Amino acid sequence: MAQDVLNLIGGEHLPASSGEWLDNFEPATGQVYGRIPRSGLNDVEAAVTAARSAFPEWRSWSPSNRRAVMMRLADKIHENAALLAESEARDNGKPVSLAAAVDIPRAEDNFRFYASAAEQFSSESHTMGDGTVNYTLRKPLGVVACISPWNLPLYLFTWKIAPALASGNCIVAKPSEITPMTAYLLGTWAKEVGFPDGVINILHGLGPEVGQAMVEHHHIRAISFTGGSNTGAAISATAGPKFKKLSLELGGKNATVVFSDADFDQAVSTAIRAAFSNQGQICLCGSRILVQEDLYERFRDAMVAKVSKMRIGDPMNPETRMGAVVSRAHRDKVISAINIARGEGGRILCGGGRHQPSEPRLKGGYFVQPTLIEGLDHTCTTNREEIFGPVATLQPFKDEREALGLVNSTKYGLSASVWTKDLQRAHRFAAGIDTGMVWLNCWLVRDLRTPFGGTRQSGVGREGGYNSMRFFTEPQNICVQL
Ligand code: TXE
Repeated sequence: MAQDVLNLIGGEHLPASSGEWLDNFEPATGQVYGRIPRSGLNDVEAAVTAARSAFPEWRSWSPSNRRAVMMRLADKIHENAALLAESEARDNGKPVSLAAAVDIPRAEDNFRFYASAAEQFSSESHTMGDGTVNYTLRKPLGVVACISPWNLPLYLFTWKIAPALASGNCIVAKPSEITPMTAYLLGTWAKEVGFPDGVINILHGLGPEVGQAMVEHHHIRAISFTGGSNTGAAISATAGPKFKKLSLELGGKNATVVFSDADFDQAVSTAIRAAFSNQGQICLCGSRILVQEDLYERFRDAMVAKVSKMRIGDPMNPETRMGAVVSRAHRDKVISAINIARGEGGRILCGGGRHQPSEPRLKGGYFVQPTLIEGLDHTCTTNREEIFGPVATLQPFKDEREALGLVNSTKYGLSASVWTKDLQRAHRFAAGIDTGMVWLNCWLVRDLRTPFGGTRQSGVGREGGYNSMRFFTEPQNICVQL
């Protein structure tokens, strides 16, 4: 059954003004299962107009009223968790078990967390000796754009729109054209829970068309973007000269570093989870596994034994732990990266190609075998460029110095996961890493209050906690002499 999605503009669900549509594919089958509006300039104009006319009312709402309506949307996510998890699995190819355990609960948490932040966010005052007082207002910006990617569709969509709304902005948001479904569903509940029309506007369509028009629009004051580094660079080039606020969460080529004193079993299982969760399509995935040389062979063999047994299957089956990658183009990109690794002299330890499930339903699906590669140094393309699929490399290192050099050898600086029982070394090593986030003896443990983001080509700015509230507000200092 075809499932079309529609734009949300000024409280109305609408097709693109051009009347054009794009196909939406189910990655597990390779079949079209619905259509999305191919929006453009006119749709952006209509959404911005709706957002601008809603802004005076929305900014005047008390923090507790904003909190209440956001909590009601979180309740809706909770009540519809099973529908959302199934929709995410169908749209993205990820296992429904993962969507149900991670993506959808986190989307609900994002809304609850920032609903509370609406009430708890505060600004500062500074008194001077002579009785002069400075107080700083934190004003919402007006209309802001939130542009999110396909890997964690509702999770990252809500991570952006919730703080934007909590701080009093009206939004024009665009989910990835590859995974539009859950953002669409969320929008269908906005009016019912009490958002005034025009506060939440959601547009669907292609990045270079509708996304670009959003970034260019004169009345859009800030852009919060998560996606590839090249897209981030294109958005910066457009938004920079227009002096828009920008928050960019981009790619990563993260290292998992295992010293020989690490807890072996935990390090093996977490390194596997870090490399292959969500088919390796998380910006925080550890795609370079660095192991101290005296442990290297044992660690490698243990990983290969477990990864070779990973079962790939139908994302809609609750037992499946590894599903399809997101699109045909992305599958081809991942397979080509594996072939580049071969060409560079990499030894494929397991996987190394497409996977063909036996079920007829999955015949045209985009499945890739979980792949481990060794024998490549840090200068080769495989260890420098983000692959963003179920592919990881293993490299031995001699000592702390060499490991640190390897960790910091890429243009990215998002995250790292370090495994050792030596506390002093752990802290010393973590401080030397040039990434925005480091996990010691764990991976992807998240406290939503902490700064989230990367250095260098992994992005600009930090999200999370008050970082996002500050991003979506403009400080204005008022100095009064009493
Ligand atoms: O993402 P894009 P793609 C990486 C990963 C992947 C590569 C490309 O390596 O292979 O990026 O993926 C919108 N103006 N990551 O092409 O293009 C687009 O519509 C405004 C890492 O799918 O970056 C979508 O909504 N918007 C990553 C969003 O940007 C534009 C997650 C992301 O798409 C635009 C995803 C434009 N000119 C991919 N062009 C992570 N860091 O988590 C595109 N968009």
